[in-house]
Amino acid sequence: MLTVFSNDQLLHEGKSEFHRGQLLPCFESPKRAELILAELQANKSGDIIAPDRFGLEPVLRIHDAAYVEFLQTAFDRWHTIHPDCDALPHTWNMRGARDILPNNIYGQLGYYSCDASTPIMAHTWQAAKASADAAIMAQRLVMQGHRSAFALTRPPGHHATSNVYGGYCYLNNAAIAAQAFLDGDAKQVAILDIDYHHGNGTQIIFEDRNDVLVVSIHANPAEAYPYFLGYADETGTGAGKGYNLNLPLPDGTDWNSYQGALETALAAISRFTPDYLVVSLGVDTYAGDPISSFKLSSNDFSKLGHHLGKADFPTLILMEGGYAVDNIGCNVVKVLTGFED
Ligand code: Q9C
Ligand code: ZN
Repeated sequence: MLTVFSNDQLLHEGKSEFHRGQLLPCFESPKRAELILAELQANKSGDIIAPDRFGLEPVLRIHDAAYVEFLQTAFDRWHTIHPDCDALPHTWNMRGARDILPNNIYGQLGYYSCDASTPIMAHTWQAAKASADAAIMAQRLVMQGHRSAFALTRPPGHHATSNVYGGYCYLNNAAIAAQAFLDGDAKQVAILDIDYHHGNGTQIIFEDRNDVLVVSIHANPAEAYPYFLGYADETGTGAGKGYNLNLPLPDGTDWNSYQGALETALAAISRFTPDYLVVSLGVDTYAGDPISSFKLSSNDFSKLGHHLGKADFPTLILMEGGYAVDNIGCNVVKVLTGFED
């Protein structure tokens, strides 16, 4: 399978994230992409090409202009006050307060974010934009007739909404790509999110729409990040009622229980008859993942890929999470080769 990746995506390299009471080295590191690339090359998985630059138009179909401008300028504003560290928020809005944009940089970091795990450094915007460009390039290839393509999107995207970043995500690559299909020749697009964490950003972006079916298999949010969305009773709102399906699974889930949820998800997608499928692939469902609790083995990722391929839609696979760096490349390659087998 063809892979799309830009070296600019390596430029985002946060120093630390706030994790369980401590500032720890960022789990979401450029190393992740380097290891995946190395394994794709070692397995002759297919050509790796750089994306074109698509400008802001496809990004602004999903994200608010003021949010994009904030992402473009936040580091410089922060850097004049704090030349030695990345920008991290420490104060957020509260229920009952006003939805108001303050002027102050600390206030704006809180306004536009949902956690303190997602630093903004000098090259964050450039890398996030390059990641979105990789998604759009792969989307174009699938729309032009490739049966599938892989966008090695890092930084990831599925926790970002139209105007909130968090969970290591700044631009919602899957949402941008789904919208690009609809702005092309598609009437309906399905997104299948199989990252360990619920894709709260993707759900919020599309929950009131019936042209994008969002299906997500993830850890029970009562016990796992992002905590405040991803429950089974969230089925869509307004015109989007019936077009959101959450399949939360308990801690310790292994392939035996995962497979049933995957079949349920793919059956719902087949009933929807999408023109294209976008897969938000996280390999943080792996047993060795440092921040997750599912128990998939490396071989299970081949089976997972095979199920995705059997569903037989023109498919864009893009990268979300997965932090067990020793096996991340192998696990991703198994999904992609499983898809083609
Ligand atoms: N400081 C993705 O897999 N952090 N994001 C949990 C750690 C957020 C994961 C607490 C995890 C986000 C794309
Ligand atoms: Zn994740």
